[in-house]
Amino acid sequence: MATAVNIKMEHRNTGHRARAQAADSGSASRVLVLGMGVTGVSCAHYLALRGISAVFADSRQEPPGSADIRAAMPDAELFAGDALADLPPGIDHVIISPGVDLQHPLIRRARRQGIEILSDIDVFVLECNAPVIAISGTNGKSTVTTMLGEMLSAAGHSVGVGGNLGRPALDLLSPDDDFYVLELSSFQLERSRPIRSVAATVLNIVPDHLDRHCSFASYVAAKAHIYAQCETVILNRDCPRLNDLVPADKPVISFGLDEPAQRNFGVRLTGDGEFIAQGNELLMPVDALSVTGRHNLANALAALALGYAAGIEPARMLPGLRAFQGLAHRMQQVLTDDGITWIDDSKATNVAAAVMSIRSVAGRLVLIAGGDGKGAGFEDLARALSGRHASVIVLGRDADRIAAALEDHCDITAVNDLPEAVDAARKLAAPGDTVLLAPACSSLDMFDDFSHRGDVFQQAVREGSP
Ligand code: UMA
Ligand code: ADP
Repeated sequence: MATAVNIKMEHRNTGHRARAQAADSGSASRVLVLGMGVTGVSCAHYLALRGISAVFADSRQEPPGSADIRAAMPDAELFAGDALADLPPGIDHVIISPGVDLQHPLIRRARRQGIEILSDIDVFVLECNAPVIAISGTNGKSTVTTMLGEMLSAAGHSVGVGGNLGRPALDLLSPDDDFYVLELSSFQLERSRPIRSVAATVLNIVPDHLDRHCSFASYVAAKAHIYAQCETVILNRDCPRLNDLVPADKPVISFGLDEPAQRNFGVRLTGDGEFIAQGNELLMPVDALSVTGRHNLANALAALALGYAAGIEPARMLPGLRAFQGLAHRMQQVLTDDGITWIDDSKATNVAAAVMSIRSVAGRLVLIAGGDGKGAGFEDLARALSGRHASVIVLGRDADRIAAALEDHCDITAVNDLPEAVDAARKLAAPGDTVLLAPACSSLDMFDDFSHRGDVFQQAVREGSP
């Protein structure tokens, strides 16, 4: 006979605790999972393994994960569109995916009925038995998460790397891991209980996702949540806005592009050039990094600080840091043709990231920008382009708003799609120029996601070259 399994909530003085447990008695748990994307699928794997019965719902007519959920849990009930009007009977927990609106009527109803509401991150944290390193921020999360994962692996540790990065947290759970390195979005943080971590950072913070968070203050508050139960805060000295987020009682290790004091991380200029340093100790030359740009130097310092706070000697992390080549669609050089360099920074999904990319390109620039601006203004983009020799090609939902913000600073060409943008760039660019896809917008108005946008760009660039 199958064992009944319950998610049981235990109240401890550290806060709420829930854990899937084999129950001796009969009353089996029944879970409602909201969202049938990759998080929903990871919940199905998790619940199936523990024999917990579940109902899944998603407001999309054809939720992308439904086939995988059916395969993992053939007996589960699935509701797409508005098919699930009320809470199914017997539900004692709701697990909500990051894309689900917290004002969803079923969440409100569950709250009123006193039903436990959890995120997938809550379930992960309660199940995992290895130290968690938690990473958030507006830009650089995926780079730092992957970089640190590779640094710890190269140092001989078994590491689970995922979260908002793509591999959902629940899929990482393994008894063999020494560490988990988790990228956490503001959506995941705002719907999770305090996350126990050995080290946590908000890498930087500028307005983003203002369409989902009603104000910058609520976006900042969601990010600050990452520090509530961390052992050590990793603080960016170059982003003063972050100081207010740090709880007074937490130890802090900082990183920044200036000279570091004591055990903090930074950069020291010597007769032999710039070095990555901890306090007075020189760790490695900056130009030994495989990734380029000052933002990636900051990312490397953050990764070292996080690993150090988790108990790893910096020297052991350096081989992995040197070897790290960067991620696809982040300042990825596609090719150089006729003296024109084509760069794919499709992951520059907000203005601050695009500004960073523009600053790391020297010389004349043809910028391809546009998509869904998520409610942000484009004034900083105008400032970054002012005084530069730049042409801008705009597309997507917010093309007109970008054109209006930039028209006093550079010439603008409007196009309908990305292949057309590549054609226009080919006509505008001269030998020595860089064509940079740094959209400053999300891709969802025209593409599946940023990697789809980057792939379409790269294909158009390669097809047009001999
Ligand atoms: N949706 C509905 N109705 C529903 C449920 C979802 O319309 O009932 C929509 C959401 O509004 C969203 C989309 O479907 O636009 C996906 O939502 P989801 O919760 O099913 O998402 P998952 O597929 O589970 O992916 C999520 C993260 N997505 C979001 O936060 C929107 C993924 O981050 C993450 O990789 C994955 O969990 C694993 O942890 C993506 C992302 O864009 C890459 N994140 C944002 C970012 O990085 O800026 C925060
Ligand atoms: P995230 O996961 O936070 O979106 P990524 O590592 O994928 O971050 O990088 C996204 C984009 O942000 C990159 O393409 C680059 O333009 C920019 N970026 C990366 N690191 C930083 C940083 N430390 N500060 C500012 N911008 C950055």
